[in-house]
Amino acid sequence: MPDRRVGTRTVALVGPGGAGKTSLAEALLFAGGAIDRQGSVDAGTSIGDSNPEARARRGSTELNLMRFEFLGDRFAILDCPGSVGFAADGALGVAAADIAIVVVDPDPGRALLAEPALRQVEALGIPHAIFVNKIDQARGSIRGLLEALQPMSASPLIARQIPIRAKDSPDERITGFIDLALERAFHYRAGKPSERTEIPADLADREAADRFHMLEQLADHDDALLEQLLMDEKPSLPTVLADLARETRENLGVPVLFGSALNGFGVRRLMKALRHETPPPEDAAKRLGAGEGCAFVFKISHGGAVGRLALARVFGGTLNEGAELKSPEGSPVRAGALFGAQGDKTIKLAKAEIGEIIAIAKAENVRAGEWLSSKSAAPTRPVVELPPANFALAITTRDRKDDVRLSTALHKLVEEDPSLAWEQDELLHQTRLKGVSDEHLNVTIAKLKRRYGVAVDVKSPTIGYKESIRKAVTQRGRHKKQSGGHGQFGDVVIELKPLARGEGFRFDERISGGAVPRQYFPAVEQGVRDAMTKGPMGFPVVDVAVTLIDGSYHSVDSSELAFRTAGRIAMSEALAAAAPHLLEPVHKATIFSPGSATSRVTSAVASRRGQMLGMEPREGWSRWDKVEALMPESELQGLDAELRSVSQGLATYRAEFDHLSELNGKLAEEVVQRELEPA
Ligand SMILES: Nc1nc2c(ncn2[C@@H]2O[C@H](COP(=O)(O)OP(=O)(O)OP(=O)(O)O)[C@@H](O)[C@H]2O)c(=O)[nH]1
Ligand SMILES: [Mg+2]
Repeated sequence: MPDRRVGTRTVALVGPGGAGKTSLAEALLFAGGAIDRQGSVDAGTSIGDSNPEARARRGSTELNLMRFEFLGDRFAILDCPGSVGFAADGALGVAAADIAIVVVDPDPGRALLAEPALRQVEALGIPHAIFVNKIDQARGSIRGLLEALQPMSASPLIARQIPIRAKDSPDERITGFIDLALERAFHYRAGKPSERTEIPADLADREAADRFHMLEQLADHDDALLEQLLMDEKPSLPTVLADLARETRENLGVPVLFGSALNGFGVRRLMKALRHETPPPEDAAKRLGAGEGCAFVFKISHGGAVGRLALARVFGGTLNEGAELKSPEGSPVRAGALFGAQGDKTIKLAKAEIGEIIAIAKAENVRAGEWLSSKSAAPTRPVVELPPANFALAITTRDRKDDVRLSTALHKLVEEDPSLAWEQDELLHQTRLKGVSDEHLNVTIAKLKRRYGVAVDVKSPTIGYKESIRKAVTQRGRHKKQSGGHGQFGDVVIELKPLARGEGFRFDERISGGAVPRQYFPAVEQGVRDAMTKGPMGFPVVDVAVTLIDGSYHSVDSSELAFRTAGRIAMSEALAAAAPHLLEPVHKATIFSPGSATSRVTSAVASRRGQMLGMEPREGWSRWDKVEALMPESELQGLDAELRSVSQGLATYRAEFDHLSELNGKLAEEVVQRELEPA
């Protein structure tokens, strides 16, 4: 191999929540000598998860960025939050990584938790390996786990190690491993490199058979190796290692390693694999279509002392402090000071080479997911799918004086978090916060308080109930007031009729003989609309037609205001007399669920007045279903949490408004009562 300096390579740690990604990052930093003692997530001493929200929930709420060196090779770690609610924060960073390690639990029953991560890295074309963590707790067989995982992986899984188990313990604890490429046995030692030992005699046959299986897998993409195997020749170690590296780099196979982050078992073995098998940054640049002088911004951060930072990975050439770059719209961006990051600490850099992950200060007009480029046109990849933001909360500042602070803070939080959105509902004086899950929004609200000192009251957002009518009604409305000089006089007769669903509102007139002067028509319409903002049940009125058919006026006392008032009086009374009824918004929901949870998902749908539209296997996923149903908006509240609780946290849904549907009986009465009662 030519002696070529490889730039800093990026390893993304992905996989289900609680699998041990942050712990593994800590173990890698410790084994690489970046820290003197290994911290722990449980004790709140890890380098990652340093923000108070992550510490409190003992799980990542944000992407953790770290770096370590191993035998002269430099690595950056992107430790991604595993829970669906926070996964968006890692998604863009993963897209720019050189390799992903899918961290999984050893229990085959929990194997399906790995599927979202596998789909994510496969969709992005990122070379990846699987690390089976918590091997200190493993009870089932590794072989069984691989069988459970294989259907979820597009490429064959390649077992690189086999376990050595304690003979004297009843639970057959795993105490070491045989490396099938090196044909060597290792005994785990807590917090230290494993000790090399003899291959136990009773495992010799298993070792030979499993190694042969591994070589056969490699031979699928290496004709020379296939020939050697057919001739019963023993391939050389460099051939085996080179093939293993190529399998990973070219996404032909997925190596599987195991160990324990907490105990440091198998961590150096993993580091060696990373060293040999992680492609150089140039491969990722090619995958993303990045040319000279490009940097991919994968996160915006407002947290630290330096203000707004754009976290970016450099592709193609060297990036210097103060460099002139362009944003996607072509506007100039001057790279301010460059920083390297380690947990929550930053180091100042004068320049950054290809592969380096940097924080760029003052790159004001660039957003997460965008490219900065000096010469070439910006690439159009990656295309990253973010989790749907269909959980909403209505928030109001506790202190009205904080309103401006609230919008400034939300602006920053939304920049940092691509799965967060907010909108102002002027009519209801509400700020509606939209995110992925209740947990996601609770953490966002905690950040609002901690970082920006804005305390808010939270409630479920108002459901978009409407009302309409069943009967046609003709109604007079008269407004007359005599107070000193000028009086007020307006008098109208309107005809109110129901319209078909979705037709909205129509206003016209059939006035003859100037009973109501033309110039007052708009005022009458305005009065009618005033009455419609809150119908007799307390909700906006839709799907009605109003015709102004008669009235009278006074040459001195009539005015626009008087006719507006008359219109409102007529309409209010007409609505009350027209057999009003409630309409509730119904959404079309698409739920993705692991097959094992689908029946529980459909009963959750049924118990929430859902109407099933269909169910089919989820395209491109191994054992997942797609369930479609019509569901009342009010019943979507808490659906997210219920879906997660019946599916080990995996099921997700998207919903969008479909139609308004009549709601009668007891349910309607309850809604109206809630609305009319003072809060
Ligand atoms: N027994 C055992 N426990 C472990 C091991 N690695 C991690 N854990 C524990 O597993 C739990 C979750 O670990 P984390 O590192 O926070 O998991 P994570 O994958 O980062 O989780 P998220 O950030 O929520 O996605 C913690 O209680 C760890 O102490 C291990 O090797 N063995
Ligand atoms: Mg974590």
